[in-house]
Amino acid sequence: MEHEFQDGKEGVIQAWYMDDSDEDQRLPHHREPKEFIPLNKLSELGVISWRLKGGDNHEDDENLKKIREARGYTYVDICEICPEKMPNYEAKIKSFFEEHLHIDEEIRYCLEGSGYFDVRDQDDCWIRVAVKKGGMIVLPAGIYHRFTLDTDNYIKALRLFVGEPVWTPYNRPHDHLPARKEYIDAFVKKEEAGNPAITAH
Ligand code: KMT
Ligand code: NI
Repeated sequence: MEHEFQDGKEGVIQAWYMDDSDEDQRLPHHREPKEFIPLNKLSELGVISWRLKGGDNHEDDENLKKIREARGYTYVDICEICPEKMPNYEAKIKSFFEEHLHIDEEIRYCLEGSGYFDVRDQDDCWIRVAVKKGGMIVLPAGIYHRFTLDTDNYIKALRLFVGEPVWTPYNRPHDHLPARKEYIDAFVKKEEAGNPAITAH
């Protein structure tokens, strides 16, 4: 399933290393010069993604249906973020951008608008994943991440879940959680194997 619906994905999902300036979180925060990251590197972090159509007809989308069936995404709802439509907008925006993890996957499908999902790489550097209409992304359980709108200030996204949704964010640090340990074992430790400076304690 990870290898399906990849055509033209670069048009709706891009990733790059972030600078460390304190400017507005909604700006792109490219490094100088820009350091783009190929999307297959994201899969090494457990982040998977697809390109679908976006827009309003997700109920009739056979490709979305295939993904949901293959991955067990039984639950969906819509999350629309703009000041007019979201209760407690400012507080929510702030909490989305606090670095956190979940004990389940975070699955989002951008129907309209755009936003940035920032994830930590194996060396704890921020990668900014820009997702536009049609981009669908899965952040694995246990990855530290955050979300912000970009300067267009609007996203309408489908939120999916396996079973009854639990959206609880665990703000960093929450390294003792089993989901975090499992994430490290699956996606971070590999990089350290064979590096005696790190593994010989
Ligand atoms: C989250 O969990 O960060 C969000 O739901 C952000 C909005 S989804 C586009
Ligand atoms: Ni989250």
